[in-house]
Amino acid sequence: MKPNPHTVKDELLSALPKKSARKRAEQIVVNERLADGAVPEIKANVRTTPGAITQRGCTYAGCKGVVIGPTRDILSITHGPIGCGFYSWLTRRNQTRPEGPDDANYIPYCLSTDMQDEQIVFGGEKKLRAAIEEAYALFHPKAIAIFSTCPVGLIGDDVHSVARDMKEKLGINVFGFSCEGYKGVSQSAGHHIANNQLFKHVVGTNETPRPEKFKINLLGEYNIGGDAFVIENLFERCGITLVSTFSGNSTYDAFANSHMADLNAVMCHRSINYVAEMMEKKFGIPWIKVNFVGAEGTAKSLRHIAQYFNDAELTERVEKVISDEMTDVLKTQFAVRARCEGKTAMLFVGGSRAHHYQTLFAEMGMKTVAAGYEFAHRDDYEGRRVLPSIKVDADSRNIEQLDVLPDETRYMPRRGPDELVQLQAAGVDVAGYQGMMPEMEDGALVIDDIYHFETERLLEVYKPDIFCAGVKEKYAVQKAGIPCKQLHSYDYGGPYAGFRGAINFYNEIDRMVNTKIWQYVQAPWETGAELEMEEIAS
Ligand code: CFM
Repeated sequence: MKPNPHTVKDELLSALPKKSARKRAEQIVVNERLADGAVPEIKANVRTTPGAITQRGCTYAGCKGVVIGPTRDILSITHGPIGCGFYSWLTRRNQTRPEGPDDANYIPYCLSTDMQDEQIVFGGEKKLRAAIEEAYALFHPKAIAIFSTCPVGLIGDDVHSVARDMKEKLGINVFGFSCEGYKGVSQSAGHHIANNQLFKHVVGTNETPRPEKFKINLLGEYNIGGDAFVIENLFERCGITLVSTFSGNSTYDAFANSHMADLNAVMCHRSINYVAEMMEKKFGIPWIKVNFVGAEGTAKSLRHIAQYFNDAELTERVEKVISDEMTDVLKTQFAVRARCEGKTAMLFVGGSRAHHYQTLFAEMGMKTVAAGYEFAHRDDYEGRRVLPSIKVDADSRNIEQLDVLPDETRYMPRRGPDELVQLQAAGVDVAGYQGMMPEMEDGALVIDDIYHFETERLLEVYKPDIFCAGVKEKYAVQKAGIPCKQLHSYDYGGPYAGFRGAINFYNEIDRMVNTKIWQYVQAPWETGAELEMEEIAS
């Protein structure tokens, strides 16, 4: 029997103390359309209740790991205790492909100032300076980025003044990030901080003109498991020039030159919408939301880019690429649908994939019964139309909001107001994002920043055919006899983007939800094995 989502919600809340439950109730929402057709309001981007086991990461992770980390030739130095550096070292599967054997690739390295008690007491700026000089002498990079960990903010080291001095002394670009882990309620704050500094210190610093006709930036694509390679290949075949990607398979020079593009295509809205907005204001480059996860989304995104440039040849090439790819896609879709139709999925991950990957499941005939983001904001759930009604709390006010004005000499609106209206009428939603909830079924459960005990209860009550999350959840889920697909790292798999990626995903999920292995899984507490072990031990 189908569980009643309202009853499930009540049950989840009953485990909490009254006051916490009252607050938590606003983050667990049954997706039922209101009278005006809008989705209900959800609370998001707020502090996790102390004591709850959250999926979230820290602000440093969002800045260093997520946004800047995938760029191969910015040398990243973590200013802080060694653990912060070590645990952010190659843990995200962002891939990169240097153009030649002599091109810089610092991704395999982990640089840290290895802060000790002495620096905590007497300050760490001296050690940071020495680290930057040492790093420069070793690598001679084009740019060095300094990332602050929690103690840096607590003791008051000024990474920005060190960066300024070093920039002058070394003659390369050096910039710092005040991305202390505690700066925000999650890694989302780190995205914003990274966006701000990239925009202030890098974007627009390389004026090399780009002669190509159809120039875009791809924002919010991080090349996990090779996704960006698939998308780059599609663009190439379509004749679309990728000036820069923020930041999968990217380089410092591409960021610096990115203001030469005529369109920003935004894939992960949560992590990079700030750069898109600021580039629009300063340089006049419009942005559109795209989604290269799922075959349908890929086709639609390519078509929207073609519509934006409004060129018959480009449109023809795009249509050719889509039809060439769709034959194989449909063949696999047909095959897996026979085995997967009607099966159920749950997705609890990040700030965009919990939405994007629902489309892949839908293409397989599978249903998403519950989903939620770890750290997204209300606009990622309900759509950007709610932006004006989002209350800015003290935690968000903590993050710098840049006031960006049109550049005196370089502001050049790429499309006039009439053209933008026409695009909108043709279905290309300029500067819009509809969010996750409007695309979910009525009655689906939407949970923000899911707590671990809620995960376990959902598994028991709904018994979904597959649960998508990260490595922290994976083995707890599988011990409950349910396959878990990691949507952060792809479980060593991928790519999943584009048409090829969709085929990979269909085949993998088909295998995971149809294997018989899970019916043989019995947790030790179900078999009494735990007791036997205790007896043996005594
Ligand atoms: Fe954007 Fe990401 Fe995501 Fe994200 Fe992330 Fe990631 Fe993610 Mo892990 S930038 S919000 S902070 S799509 S690392 S590539 S998988 S939580 S859903």
